[in-house]
Amino acid sequence: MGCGEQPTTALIGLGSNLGPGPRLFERALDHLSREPRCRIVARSRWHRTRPMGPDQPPYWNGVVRIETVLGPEVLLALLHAIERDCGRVRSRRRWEARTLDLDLLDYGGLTLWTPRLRLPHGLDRAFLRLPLAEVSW
Ligand code: A4P
Ligand code: MG
Repeated sequence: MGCGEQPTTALIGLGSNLGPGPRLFERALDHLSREPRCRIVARSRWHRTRPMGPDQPPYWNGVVRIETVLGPEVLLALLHAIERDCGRVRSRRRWEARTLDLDLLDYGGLTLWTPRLRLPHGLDRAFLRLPLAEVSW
């Protein structure tokens, strides 16, 4: 990873219920692994999950654990860029069907509440319980 900085452990949640979820997840991981300031340390299996919220197709979900020297805001910007590359178009509607949702679930245990970034985020979601357990060793 370089730079001599102490890396932080972060958890990234992946979600998709539009398009080829697992293929998009692999593409997202390709992007992440090409970023020299991030290292993927663990990845869950990709799970088929029941949608939380009304009128939505089933989801694919997964979690990856990384070590990174990027700060949380820069990491979130990277996740948004990867979402865009994987075809995500954001509307103003919350919880709409999406090709790829990348959430920063945890960043070194940091608690943060700004308009752009809230941490931790969604760690209590039922659909993340199993993938979180798979990366928690
Ligand atoms: N934002 C703030 N903090 C964060 C963070 N820690 N990580 C801001 C990522 N983004 C963060 O995001 C809206 C804004 O939140 C962004 O501009 C970002 O700056 P979004 O991804 O468009 O919103 P969202 O995904 O619709 O909402 P949210 O609160 O992330 O909800 P979830 O938890 O993603 O829920 N059912 C199943 N089975 N599986 C799912 O993955 N996902 C949802 C959406 C609903 N039901 C689901 C699933
Ligand atoms: Mg989200």
